Amino acid sequence: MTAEKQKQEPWWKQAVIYQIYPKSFQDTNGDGVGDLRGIIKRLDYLQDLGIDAIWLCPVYKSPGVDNGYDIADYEAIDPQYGTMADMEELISEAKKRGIRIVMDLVVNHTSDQHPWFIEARKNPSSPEHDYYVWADKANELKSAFSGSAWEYDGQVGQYYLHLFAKEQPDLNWKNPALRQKVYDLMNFWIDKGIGGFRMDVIELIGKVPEEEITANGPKLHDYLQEMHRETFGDRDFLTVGETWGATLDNAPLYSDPDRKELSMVFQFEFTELDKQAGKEKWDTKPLDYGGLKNVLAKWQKLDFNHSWNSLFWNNHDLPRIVSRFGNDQQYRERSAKMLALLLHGLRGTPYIYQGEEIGMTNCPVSAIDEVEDIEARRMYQERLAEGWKKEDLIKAINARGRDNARTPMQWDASASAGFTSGRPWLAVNSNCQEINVKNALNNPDSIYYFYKKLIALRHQERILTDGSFELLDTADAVMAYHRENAEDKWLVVCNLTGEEQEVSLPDKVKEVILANGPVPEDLSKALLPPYAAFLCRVEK
Ligand code: TEU
Ligand code: CA
Repeated sequence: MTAEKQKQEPWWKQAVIYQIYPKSFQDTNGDGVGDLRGIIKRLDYLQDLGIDAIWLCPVYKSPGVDNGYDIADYEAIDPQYGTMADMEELISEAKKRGIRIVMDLVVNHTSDQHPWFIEARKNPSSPEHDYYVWADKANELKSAFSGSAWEYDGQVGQYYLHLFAKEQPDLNWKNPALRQKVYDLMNFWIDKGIGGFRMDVIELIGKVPEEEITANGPKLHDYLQEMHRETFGDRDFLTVGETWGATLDNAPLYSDPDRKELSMVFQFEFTELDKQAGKEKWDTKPLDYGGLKNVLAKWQKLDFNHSWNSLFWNNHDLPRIVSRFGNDQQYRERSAKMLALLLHGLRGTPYIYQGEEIGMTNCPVSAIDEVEDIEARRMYQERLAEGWKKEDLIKAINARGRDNARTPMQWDASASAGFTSGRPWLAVNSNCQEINVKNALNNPDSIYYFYKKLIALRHQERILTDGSFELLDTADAVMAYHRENAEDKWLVVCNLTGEEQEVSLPDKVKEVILANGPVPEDLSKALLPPYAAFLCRVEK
């Protein structure tokens, strides 16, 4: 790559992003809810880890039906998180440490308490009425949180659309005045000096509800191009779209720089691999290792000069990866490191979800009253009415529920894990005695330092950003791949399972860069211990 080209490369291609779920990160005033001052307090920790940006889940004013994904005022901070002054301080304190703040942009829907919706309901001839989606009859569209996506409003005498909870009415992107309102609120935040937006369910904004089209509607990309022009287009800005329906064919439509839309999207294909085909996320099956390799390798086939990829295992909606694809008991440390290397060795921009860097695990409950998440609670009620057994539903929630990711961050072994001096809004995982940041920092061999090393490598070694990818031929239980550029060749080998695996690879190791245990001397005939993982420089 020429020096000129390299200079023009956007910062996020060599960056690692850290996701914060503010409600569960750090409380500072003892109300049991994390807050902005808590994030400020922990910036030094994040700087030490080495991350480049924070994706901050919503902190806007919200009734909290879906923990902030139901926004009542886009230009105000919810009092439970602090003030606008706290937010400005967070942006500037982060900046001092070389960390950018990526805000969550939730503009497929608002809260039903947003003044637009209140007016829309009260006054059907108001401009705000058309900011939402109304129909005289409900069709078959379903809400992601169970039941119909239509709710009848007696005052208006019409149904309104809600693809999520009924307290989250969908915005009508066909209305140009509404679109302008959204661009205005985006510019409000851009002017405050944020570094990007993570765009919630952005693939839904082009919906055509009357034809039951939700994701990937015909106008979707027109809207995104318009948004780019009207807002962040000329900024040094990261934009990542949440797109459950992304495919290798449509991902470049969002992320080709020439199309002027987004930097990259999140695609969720790996989440299908331990789910029964055609069923819901609650209907699980064991992970298919061959499928996992195929999905990871397939997304490396993007044309990276004309699109970009994000890399993640976790977020606030997904169960903890070490519990899901690894082993959160006997092999917790090793499998967490294996999964970290497997992902961070790939091409794309890696995202780390809070607690992943210390190997936090799922947090089982024994009854529905311990569950906060609206998605799980609605599913439970719906399936109970259909005759499912309580035990089976709790089992499904323990495997896949969103609260698994949302338990408080485990900072130390004190009461409430150092998260709060009060009563946490969601119970702390009882394993915080062992799994916590303090222990991790004191142990040079911890998962934390493994992540820290991976982040440093991403910054130092262009091969991770630019190098080609080649999947090597192994048994399904092992994933091995090369990364290669003009100067260098790297090999990643991961045993995906809790059993020993044989491999035979052609490479000669020059240098071990990172490993979660001993690296076999002779790769032509090697036995890999459970969850073994290593990264080596090999002969070209
Ligand atoms: O999630 C999008 C979404 O489709 C979720 O319903 C997802 O399918 C589910 O959580 C997986 O279990 C985004 C946000 O990330 C999520 O937290 C919000 O609840 C949702 O949008 C509505 O804003
Ligand atoms: Ca608080």
